[in-house]
Amino acid sequence: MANHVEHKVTFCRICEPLCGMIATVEDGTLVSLRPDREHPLSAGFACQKGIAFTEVVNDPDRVTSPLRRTPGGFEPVTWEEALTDIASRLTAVLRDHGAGAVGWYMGNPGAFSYAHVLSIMGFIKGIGRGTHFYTASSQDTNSRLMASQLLYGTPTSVPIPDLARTDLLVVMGANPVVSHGSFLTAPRIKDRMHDIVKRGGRVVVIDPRKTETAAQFEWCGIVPDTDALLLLSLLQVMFAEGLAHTRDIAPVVDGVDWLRSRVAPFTPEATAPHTGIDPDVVRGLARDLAATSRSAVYGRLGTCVGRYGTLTSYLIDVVNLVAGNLDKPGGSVISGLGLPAQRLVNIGMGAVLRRTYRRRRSRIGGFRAIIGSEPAALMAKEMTTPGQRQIRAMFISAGNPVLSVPNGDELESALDALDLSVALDFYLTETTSHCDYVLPVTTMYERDDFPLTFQPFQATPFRQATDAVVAPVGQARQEWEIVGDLMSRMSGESRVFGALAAAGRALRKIGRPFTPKMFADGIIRVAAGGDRYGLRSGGLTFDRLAREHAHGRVISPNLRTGVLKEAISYLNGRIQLEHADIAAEIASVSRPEKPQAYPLRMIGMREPRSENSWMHNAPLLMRGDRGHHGLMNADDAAELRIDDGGTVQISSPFGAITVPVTVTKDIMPGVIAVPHGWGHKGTGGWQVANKAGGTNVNLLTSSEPDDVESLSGMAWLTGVPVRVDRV
Ligand SMILES: Nc1nc2c(c(=O)[nH]1)N[C@H]1C(S)=C(S)[C@@H](COP(=O)(O)OP(=O)(O)OC[C@H]3O[C@@H](n4cnc5c(=O)[nH]c(N)nc54)[C@H](O)[C@@H]3O)O[C@H]1N2
Ligand SMILES: Nc1nc2c(c(=O)[nH]1)N[C@H]1C(S)=C(S)[C@@H](COP(=O)(O)OP(=O)(O)OC[C@H]3O[C@@H](n4cnc5c(=O)[nH]c(N)nc54)[C@H](O)[C@@H]3O)O[C@H]1N2
Ligand code: SF4
Ligand SMILES: [Mo]
Repeated sequence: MANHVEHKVTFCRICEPLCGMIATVEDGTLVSLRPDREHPLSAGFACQKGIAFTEVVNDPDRVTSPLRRTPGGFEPVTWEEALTDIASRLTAVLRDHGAGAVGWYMGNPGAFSYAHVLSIMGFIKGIGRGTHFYTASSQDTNSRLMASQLLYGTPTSVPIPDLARTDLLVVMGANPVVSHGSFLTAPRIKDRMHDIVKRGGRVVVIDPRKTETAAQFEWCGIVPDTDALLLLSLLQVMFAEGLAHTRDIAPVVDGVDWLRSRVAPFTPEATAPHTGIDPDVVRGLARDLAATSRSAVYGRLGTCVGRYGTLTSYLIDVVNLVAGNLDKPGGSVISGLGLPAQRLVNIGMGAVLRRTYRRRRSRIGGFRAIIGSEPAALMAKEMTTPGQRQIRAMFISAGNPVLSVPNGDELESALDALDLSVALDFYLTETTSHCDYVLPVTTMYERDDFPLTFQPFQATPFRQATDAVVAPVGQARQEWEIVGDLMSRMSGESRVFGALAAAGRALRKIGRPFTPKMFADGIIRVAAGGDRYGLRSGGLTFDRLAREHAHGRVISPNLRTGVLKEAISYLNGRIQLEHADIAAEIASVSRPEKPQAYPLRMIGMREPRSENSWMHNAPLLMRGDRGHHGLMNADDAAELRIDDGGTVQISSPFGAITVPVTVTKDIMPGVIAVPHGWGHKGTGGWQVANKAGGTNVNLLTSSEPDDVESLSGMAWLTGVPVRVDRV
């Protein structure tokens, strides 16, 4: 019998460009993925990870039935057995200890599924007040979000560089050639950056390492964790030399005089000894930024995960503002979704989120809740420290915090001591293998999708939706189905669960399924390009996008500018520069310390064939006996008598690891780069990854409250003081 072969148009959801893909499906099985040439933006580009994803979907190590942990290892159980037991144990925890005994950690891939995010929000709300909610964002974006909350009144207003029109792009702490862009959805981002140079512009990369991006453009080295000082100097120069666009920005901002007096001491000469950047270079950059009408400073992970992430992100926006480049074509832009009444939405949302921030504090360390989430660095201590709100039941979906969060060892043993731990994942990992249950989930190609999270960050406004391209493998289920099932089993325990269950029954009676898709569809319909529920003929809906515009649709060629007011949540509609918290951070950043025993600084490093911890089991990506290695400066290595390829011990005040290092000139002296997401171990689970092994760099980072960034609860992952010794 002839095989039935189909080529289905869809898109990749491993990282943020969301490249268009064609999935070849043979008799219901995914057999290959290739880049979609008809995608208007990715236009035939996909990276190695995207292509290799067939190996993830069909991975022989994949978990495809619910697993229960027993003293002798994991055993398969039915969904009914698993969910009945989980619901009854969770009910017991709730009755005995209350909602504060329950926690949920959602990892990075969760953000790529609207249904996953929405269902967890319902679950957390329903469990009740005091629940602990964590995401990968406290290792990634919360400082950026906090800066937005201070400046614009809402963490949801995040500016992005207008790549298509800028003439000067300053990239700080990002490596888009490898990461493909973050907080910035721009397929073929490398080409887009080369376009800037082709039209006579410049791309300047400020990074302690001459990265793959820096090597293709202009590199300016910087000492890790000193970006705030550089940015303060840029502002000092702009004010001192009369370059600041104070008159233009006066109508939209409060606190310019306050800012001017705060930055005054930070001359380029004063900060150069800390940043390692020549004062002339700083002056030149300040003049260029202020004089080029289309210029933008863009910061990402490297500027978010130091000790001053909120201050640094705040200063990036303030530099863009003072240089006259915020909300301007080719500048840094908060374009929004083009919702009707966008300003009212932001006023409402900002007010709620600011209130949560003021009121809710973590039990350990007293950190305030940014976008409703607590610092994941403190998750283990929340599990092990006795008292009210001690976590006893933990859910982990799409995350591998044992490798991704500071001090993985502490978390591993904390997980083992819980009353209940449940993972929603398709691999047995360093984290999920410590859980009582592992519930098998679908991969992205086994679910419909619309990338809700990333809509505001698109360099070209664009919409794409997809149906599932294959049926769930084995007994896999989508996260929202699992969460929905649990909620309905527990509808007697929570008014929210009860109400959701009742709404579901009512909708089913009139023949409409009650799913998160209703919500995603609603956003598509009311946002720019949408059908506004029939008011705009030919407008988009979820199904129309997925079926009639399968390759996706560009909504407009350019980002919206001149719309800053919409993005501001403060009632007076103005950016607020003056904050006591920022003043305190500026005071603290001007007193840098250098622990003598740890003379070097450790930074992170992303690799083209890794995605955090979770793609090391795809043989295509592990070709050539790939392993874990750090990168250190050749002069430092010579001084310590370390050879290229030699193994070193890296120690920080918080732990020690051993890892082989490659020696290079392409990194600042005094800096060592070590990729995260390695340190695979264990008996069952992902065999290819386990064989590659490596070591967990987050054994060198700190889970002490004193080392968590005070405003946003960010983990401290870059600029960590270390010493390096030859082994
Ligand atoms: N191939 C691949 N792509 C990925 C991922 C992956 O693991 N692999 N992960 C995805 C995820 S989850 C994210 S969040 C994004 C991240 O996207 P990016 O932020 O673009 O990626 P990183 O490689 O983390 O870039 C951070 C850069 O900051 C530099 N840096 C470190 N410390 C400092 C500092 O103090 N100051 C300055 N100026 N620079 C510093 C580092 O050298 C590095 O080049 O990438 C996504 N894409
Ligand atoms: N030292 C250091 N630490 C870091 C970083 C760093 O640069 N340096 N980067 C930080 C950043 S930016 C991030 S985002 C975090 C990432 O941290 P995490 O999100 O905690 O970890 P990942 O390695 O992304 O693991 C993702 C897990 O989700 C599973 N998964 C994949 N797709 C799906 C899905 O569709 N559904 C479900 N349910 N599961 C799925 C995978 O099998 C894997 O187990 O790491 C952070 N930690
Ligand atoms: S760049 Fe990211 S979205 Fe594009 S194919 Fe690679 S992994 Fe997928
Ligand atoms: Mo991330």
